[in-house]
Amino acid sequence: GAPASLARFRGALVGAVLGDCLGGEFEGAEELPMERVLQHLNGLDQDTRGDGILQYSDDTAMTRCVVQSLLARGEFDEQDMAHRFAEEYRQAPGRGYGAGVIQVLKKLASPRLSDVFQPARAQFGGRGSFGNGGAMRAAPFALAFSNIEDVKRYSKLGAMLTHSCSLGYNGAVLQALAVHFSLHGALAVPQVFLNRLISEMEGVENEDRARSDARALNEPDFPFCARLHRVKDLMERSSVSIEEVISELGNGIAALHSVPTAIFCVLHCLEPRAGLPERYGGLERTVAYCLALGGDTDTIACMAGAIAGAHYGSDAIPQCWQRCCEGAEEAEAWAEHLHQLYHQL
Ligand code: 8NA
Ligand code: MG
Ligand code: MG
Repeated sequence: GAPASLARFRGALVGAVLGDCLGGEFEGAEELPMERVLQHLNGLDQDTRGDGILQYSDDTAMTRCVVQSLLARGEFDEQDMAHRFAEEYRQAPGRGYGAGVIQVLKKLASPRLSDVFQPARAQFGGRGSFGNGGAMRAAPFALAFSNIEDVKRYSKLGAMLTHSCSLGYNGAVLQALAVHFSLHGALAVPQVFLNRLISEMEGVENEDRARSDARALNEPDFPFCARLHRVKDLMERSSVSIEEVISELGNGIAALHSVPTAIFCVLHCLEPRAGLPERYGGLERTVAYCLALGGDTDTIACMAGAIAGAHYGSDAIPQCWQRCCEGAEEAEAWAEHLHQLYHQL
């Protein structure tokens, strides 16, 4: 594939932050007309204050912890990462965390805790969380590790600090893999990109835990692969409505109902689409489209923003969007450090 340039690293991290900040406006919304989304986004062009008016949420707060831990330790260190999650939550608890994960973050703050994966295992009567909180912060693993086996291993472990259900942590693996392939130019041929994701996920989901979790939740075996096949089917249709995307793929807080959705949004917006301004580039189309789905807009746009940003690179990011989003400027600096680490590991 194409070389993993610095512009792609910047695009991935800044894209994630923008998706989170811009999507926050509509989190939980139902039946959102595209006009309202475009009004919101066009309003940013007019803003000249540039004082970070749109705040980031848990998605970016936890992504920052992942980045800072990987950079500080130069490797994956579960103790250090867990400590940073707990400390971030203690300092800024109002960033919109999921109702369940708060319990984990409080337990991770205890100095007596020896197994940092234990609090996540105790969630939801021992079943663990299937939320998308592991996936929303998975992009940095693809930006720190060049080897695909490392990307899979560490994105899984990083997610398991809060999400012990396989439908939670495998969503994080899928998101990290999508950023990994996008970074290497694989989105140039969408079908090849999807086939690679499916073939990797067939290996990832081929474990007893994934089978028993899927059955307990009335999902088919290989649930993420099944959803990726649905993405393929939707791509082959001549036209797809927002309603169809929501009913086939979902727009909710479960990783299974949001990571494949984010991937679809990126693929669907590779080309100009009716209803989206002609002046929009692919990254802008992707973010606008994610927001128009409603539901967990900040997280779906954050994940799609990382994948799309890794494809289009930072030059595709509108300055006025970047100026309006808290943490976007800083994300560029982390991207440079991760780019260095990536070429070492
Ligand atoms: P989480 O681990 O608390 O999971 C999120 C929610 O999913 C839980 O609070 C439960 O309601 C449900 N859930 C997860 N696993 C199970 C299970 N095994 N059994 C029953 N219910 C379960 O939090 P997270 O870190 O995964 O966060 C996910 C999302 O919540 C993110 O999008 C984040 O931004 C946040 N959030 C979403 C909204 C929204 O309206 N979409 C609002 C506020 C916060
Ligand atoms: Mg959020
Ligand atoms: Mg969210």
